[in-house]
Amino acid sequence: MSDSDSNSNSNSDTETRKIRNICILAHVDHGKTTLADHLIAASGGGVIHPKLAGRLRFMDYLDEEQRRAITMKSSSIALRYKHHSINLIDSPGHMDFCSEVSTAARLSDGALILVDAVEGVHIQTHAVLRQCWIEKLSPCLVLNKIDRLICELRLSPLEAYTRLLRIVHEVNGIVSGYKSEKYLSDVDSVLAGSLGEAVGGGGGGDESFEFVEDDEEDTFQPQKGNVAFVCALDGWGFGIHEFAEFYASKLGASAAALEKALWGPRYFNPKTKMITGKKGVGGGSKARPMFVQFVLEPLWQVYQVALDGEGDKGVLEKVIKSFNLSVPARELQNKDPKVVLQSVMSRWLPLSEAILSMVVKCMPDPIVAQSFRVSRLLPKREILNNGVDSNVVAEAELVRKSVEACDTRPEAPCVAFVSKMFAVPMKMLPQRGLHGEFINNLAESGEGDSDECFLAFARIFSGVLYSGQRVFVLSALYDPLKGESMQKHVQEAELQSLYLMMGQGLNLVASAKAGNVVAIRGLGQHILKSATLSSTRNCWPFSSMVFQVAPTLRVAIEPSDPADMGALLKGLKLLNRADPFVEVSVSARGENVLAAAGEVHLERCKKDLTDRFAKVKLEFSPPLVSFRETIEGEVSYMLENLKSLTGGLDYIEKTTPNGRCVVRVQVMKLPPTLTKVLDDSSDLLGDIIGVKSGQTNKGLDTQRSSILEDENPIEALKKRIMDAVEKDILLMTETDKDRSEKCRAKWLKLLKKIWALGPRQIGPNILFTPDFKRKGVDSFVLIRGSSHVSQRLGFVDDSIDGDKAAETSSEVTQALSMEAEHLESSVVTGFQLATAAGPLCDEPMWGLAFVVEAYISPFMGQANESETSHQQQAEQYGIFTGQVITAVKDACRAIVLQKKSRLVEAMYFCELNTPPEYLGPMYAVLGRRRARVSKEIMQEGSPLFTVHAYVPVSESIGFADELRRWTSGAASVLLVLSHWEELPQDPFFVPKTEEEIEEFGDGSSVPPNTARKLIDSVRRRKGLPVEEKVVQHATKQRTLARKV
Ligand SMILES: Nc1nc2c(ncn2[C@@H]2O[C@H](COP(=O)(O)OP(=O)(O)OP(=O)(O)O)[C@@H](O)[C@H]2O)c(=O)[nH]1
Ligand SMILES: [Mg+2]
Repeated sequence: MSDSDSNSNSNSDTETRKIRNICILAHVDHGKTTLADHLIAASGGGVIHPKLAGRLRFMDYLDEEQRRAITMKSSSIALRYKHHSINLIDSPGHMDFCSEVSTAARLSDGALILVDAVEGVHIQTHAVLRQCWIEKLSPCLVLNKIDRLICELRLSPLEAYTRLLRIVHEVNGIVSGYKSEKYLSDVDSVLAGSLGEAVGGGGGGDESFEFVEDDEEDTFQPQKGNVAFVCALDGWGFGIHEFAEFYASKLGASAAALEKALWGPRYFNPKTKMITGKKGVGGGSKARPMFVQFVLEPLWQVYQVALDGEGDKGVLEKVIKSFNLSVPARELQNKDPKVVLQSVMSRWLPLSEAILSMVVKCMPDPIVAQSFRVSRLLPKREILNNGVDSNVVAEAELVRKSVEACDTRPEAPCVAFVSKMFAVPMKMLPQRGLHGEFINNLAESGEGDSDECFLAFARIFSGVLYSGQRVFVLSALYDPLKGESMQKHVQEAELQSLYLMMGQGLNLVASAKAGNVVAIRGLGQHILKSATLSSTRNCWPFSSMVFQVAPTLRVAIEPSDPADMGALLKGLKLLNRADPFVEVSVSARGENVLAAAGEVHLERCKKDLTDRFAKVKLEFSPPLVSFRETIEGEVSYMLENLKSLTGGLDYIEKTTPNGRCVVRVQVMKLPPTLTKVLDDSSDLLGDIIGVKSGQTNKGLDTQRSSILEDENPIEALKKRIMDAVEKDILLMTETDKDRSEKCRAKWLKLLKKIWALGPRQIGPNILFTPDFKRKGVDSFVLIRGSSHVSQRLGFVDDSIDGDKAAETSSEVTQALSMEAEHLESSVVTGFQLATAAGPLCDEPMWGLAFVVEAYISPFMGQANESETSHQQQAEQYGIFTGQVITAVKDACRAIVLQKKSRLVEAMYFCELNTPPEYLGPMYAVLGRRRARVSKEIMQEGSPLFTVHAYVPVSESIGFADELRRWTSGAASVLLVLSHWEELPQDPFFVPKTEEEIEEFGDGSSVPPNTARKLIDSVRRRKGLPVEEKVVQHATKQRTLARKV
């Protein structure tokens, strides 16, 4: 890769044309690492002996990966194949590590999508196809584990063909869904029940596909050469191409014609030696497609002979002879039939040859790839402002052009993207320099005495990087047009060394050109998770990567010995940098909280933290599960709710201690659809309303934004809100036109009155401004608020607010009105505090709307007297705002409690796979965990059942382990965070009413229900008072526990 002499442009172009950057993506356990092993054994320069390929799992070099036999991070290796250099990135399939898929996809141009031929398309297959689509990668499909169709399922070749056909169709269906932007989210599409039904799910028989012609639009077509059929374990694989060439001479047809005919409903008529449709062959049902006859049947024969000893023993020899294979006699005489089979098959249809030739043929080189990926990587910016420096714009455009062209000249602007930082132990770094000299791998300044060194996983998109170079490190928020104010988003750094990655091994290189993937040392201090590197300041940062899930599983950590606090903090800092997906924060109560994507991820983080980064003994809390609080209410009551909100009497009143302010609060439940819209758009709402979401320790560019970014986000959000409301109106009024009209009018009025959202100003709870038609008593003045959020969202024009200063009478009321205006922020703060911590267990509220009417009266008694009273007033003013805040907060919490508060819990969507004999135990486990099963499907032609269910997050701890234990490891489960769901139980059900308490005593003989148990556990964790059984007179304590 050193570029000492290749200065001529064309020379370097041909070099670049021989590069392929690819990644392997698939659902967990579909065989990615096994496949990578074979590719490395064949082309990795001898780092794996071919005999070990498939068993070594070279890319899983972490201890934890080997122990659990799953991949946990993406890592890269440079391969050489027929003068091509191929950078291969193996990625994890487990949902917990899906952020690593994003980082792998960003650096690659092509993706091998693996699908297990027995298990078929799974939830993570959807996810990786989507990732591939978002990042504009060119995909190839690899159908793995073909051997299982023969040996495990014992399918006939025809059945196997049907199955393969179906998988190809299904995958194509998913991709075409993305193409037409039908599916906004893969998970949504699964939730909507399209999994397994994407293509012809109903039919199933081999005939049902006979009529489905391969559509020209289909992404994956074996005829086009972008589908391979492989068995990674035994090291063989093929595309249609391999067989077409072989049969061309035998059948006397051209290889090209055969290539077209070897997939799909094409039949060979031995009499006429013609390729025909089904009708043309005759022979009734016996006829089989050419793929079955010429490809699968020979394979099946070889397997059957080798493994079962059935059939013609001469088959193996025949294969060896006709394909001219040189299999050593020693291997053929091996007693173990598997070894014989493997040595024949891997010579007949070598796996690496099939895959790598497909990669070289079907995947683009960096020059081609970057020209169409640039629109995703560096989207064109609309420059609206005329006052910008045109030189900067011109240079930024030049940089973009260089990226588009993958300019490899040394004088081209140098641009690279770092998709993640990873830690390697210092001793793993090469000890010798480029010329064989010993190098001193001392920690870079600021790394301290750490034994870990941070490397950047990067791809060069333009120009040449060399060690010692100075570059600008741009964060995702950088804007070259904003000059000075952007200082904090740009830093200068020196690249210490560049390495070519060989899995765990690192090869030092002096320089690397555009189109290559490298590891860079020297950026540890400058980059937290990801960044753009550039030789000029005048460059836009690359667009952020899209992550599929957010880290949700949180635990609190403290050192066993308090003296080790420093070590823990340092360890957390290192871990936060080493793992792109960890979130480290300090909770409101001062605990150090670690958030991971799931249990497996959390386990690894704990281990890394204890053994590598902090190196002290640590205590981990049980997972901190989040809840929400809401009130009871059905959608159909919404109209009544609306009524009560706009003038009902169903309120709670509180007065401030000094008696000057009376607060009346009403509450209603928002329609679930609206709540969801508000909840989902919190990032956008933050932008619109003008607040930062406050989670500063989120990686700078880990915003989980949708790819389909709308032209005008405000309009889009407004429309989503309207749609949500409309949906609710339809739901409740159905056919009654009059009612729905009335209802709509009411909603429109309400939407004009949004004062604030909460908690943190962006949550799914609304504060409406009060109606000021009802004048307060006597001299009381209403704190009106302003429909601030409605204005920002475009539900009202700014001008409408005009009639505010209309009625001013006496001097006193004028002064009061002024004061009332000042107190507006106190009301909002009270609302924010209340929605941040509900009455049940101090968890945030969810989907509620409040109307707060706060009236203030003049300072009693001395309204128009001497100076001192004014002073007193002023003195009290500071305290008074506090009183209002507390009154509003308490009233909001009290009304929620009064209106039958309910607990809301987070739900996982889970996909389970199990053989039928373990269905029973699996359901038992599900039952114990309060799961709700939504669907059970028998996978066509496979012995597996797929079950979809929802499991509360609070019940998911240890779920996978328990399931494994009860089903002897046969069942597997994947969890994805799905939605919030209200627990219908009344946490205070025991006993029902006050009268009942009197009648039945304290009710302590009735066990608390689930909601109550959950609330108590949260309260206990937070140190809030909990009503325990030990207490004799629980009724007295109950009022305390409710925290009114
Ligand atoms: N029968 C059979 N088993 C295979 C084949 N390929 C892989 N396996 C097995 O499938 C299991 C998973 O293989 P891996 O290569 O670790 O799968 P992976 O996709 O890398 O898994 P993650 O990285 O954890 O997502 C291993 O036990 C392999 O031996 C195959 O072609 N046939
Ligand atoms: Mg793997």
